[in-house]
Amino acid sequence: MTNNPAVNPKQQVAEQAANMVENGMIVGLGTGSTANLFIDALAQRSRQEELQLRVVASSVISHNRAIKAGLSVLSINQLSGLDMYVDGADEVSDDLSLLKGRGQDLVKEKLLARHADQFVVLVDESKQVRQIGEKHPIPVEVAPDCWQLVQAALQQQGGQGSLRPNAAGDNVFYSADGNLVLDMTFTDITLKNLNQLLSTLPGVVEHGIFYLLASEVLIGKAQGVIRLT
Ligand code: ABF
Repeated sequence: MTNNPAVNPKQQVAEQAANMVENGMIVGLGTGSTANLFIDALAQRSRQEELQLRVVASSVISHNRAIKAGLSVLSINQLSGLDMYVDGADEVSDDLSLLKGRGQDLVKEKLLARHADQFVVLVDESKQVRQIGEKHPIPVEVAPDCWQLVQAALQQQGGQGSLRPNAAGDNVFYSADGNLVLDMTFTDITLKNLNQLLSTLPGVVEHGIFYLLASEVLIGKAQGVIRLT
């Protein structure tokens, strides 16, 4: 099913990930177009095979999609752990590091990714990069009151960037958790050190570097699915 070149590469990886889910699992649902394909494929498999599954979503939109698809949905505050988290990404490097956060649900995405026993990432080959940060700035989600303090601290480390504007361009963007986002670029700092800096700087609520968090990455290509582990 997953190596049929006629099927959209993102659909292929979504179906392959849905086939990895075992009966009885608690599965975290990511957010975005690829995560949507996974939710639909998982719901279809669950119906066909009468699986006993519970899911938990990283966003309201994925929560509602899962309910509509007939999945049994938990809230995050009911969890003390989860078996698997499946989500898309904006950039993937060969060492399985990711860039995420161009959506509005970064906090819950990283929460579920970090606490899942297995974090499976679904991308097509357009997301592959040699180095994280190559195509997009690093999202740095900040508590609203201290964005200028955080921006100044990051500028001292060579960072450049500004607050993400809202879609209309007439105000600032707010995340699902009510925070602001600085989209920042950096040079002359390793990903490991940047991850350390952003993970420890007071005022930073979350950031888009998922450093060595993924268990595996499924890359959809015209000729089939490549699995990075
Ligand atoms: C969310 O979905 C974000 O963290 C990430 O930026 C985006 C990827 O979306 P898509 O699968 O639509 O490319 O997980």
